Amino acid sequence: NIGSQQRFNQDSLFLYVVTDSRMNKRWGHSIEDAVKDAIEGGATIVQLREKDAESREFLKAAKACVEICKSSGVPLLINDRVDIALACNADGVHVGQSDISAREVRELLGPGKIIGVSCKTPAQAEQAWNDGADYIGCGGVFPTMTKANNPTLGFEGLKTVCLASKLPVVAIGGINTTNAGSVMELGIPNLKGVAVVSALFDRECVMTETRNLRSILTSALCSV
Ligand code: TZP
Ligand code: MG
Repeated sequence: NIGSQQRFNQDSLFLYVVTDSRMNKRWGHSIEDAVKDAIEGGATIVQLREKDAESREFLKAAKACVEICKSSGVPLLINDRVDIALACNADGVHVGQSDISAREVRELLGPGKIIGVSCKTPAQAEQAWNDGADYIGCGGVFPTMTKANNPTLGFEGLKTVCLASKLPVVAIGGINTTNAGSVMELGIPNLKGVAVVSALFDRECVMTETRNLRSILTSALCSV
């Protein structure tokens, strides 16, 4: 059984999927099925982000997703909840600016795990590096209904944070099949991929949407 850091490299950020089971429910999908379909469609990393799940239900789904992800070699991260990550032996944790710091998460998880931090500014990116994070998420790039994001960064804000970051970056916020190509075509060296929620999970066919997005990203990368 290979470790979390073996499963994770900069290519892991290419098509980063973030769950929201409120969306899955609208389509009659369980988190597990949505995650399976996203991986089948080409997701390279999965983050479970369940903002209003009850802990016991969340842990149960997380344990099932850990098995699904391990068998496909895709890393699984947990948003915010270090306790859930420890209890299900996830590959890592993603934290925001008001959560406990990456440094503290590292102390709790140990050295082999993957830690990501949401950053909107160069100073936050610098802090994430100093705290020993593995990557940063940068956004919201575009307006989105999934999370209140005022103001959005746009391409200029995204570029500014990427240039300041010593860590690989994944862009997030309002990214979909229509605009993902233009994000990759920015050609920013440490911008390694896009993270998406509604473009894949607020859809009837998660697998097809993921496949489409993956092929758009691949074409955009080839054209840079
Ligand atoms: N962080 C910044 S924007 C965002 C998060 C979690 C939501 C992204 O969701 P969507 O549906 O891909 O716009
Ligand atoms: Mg958070």
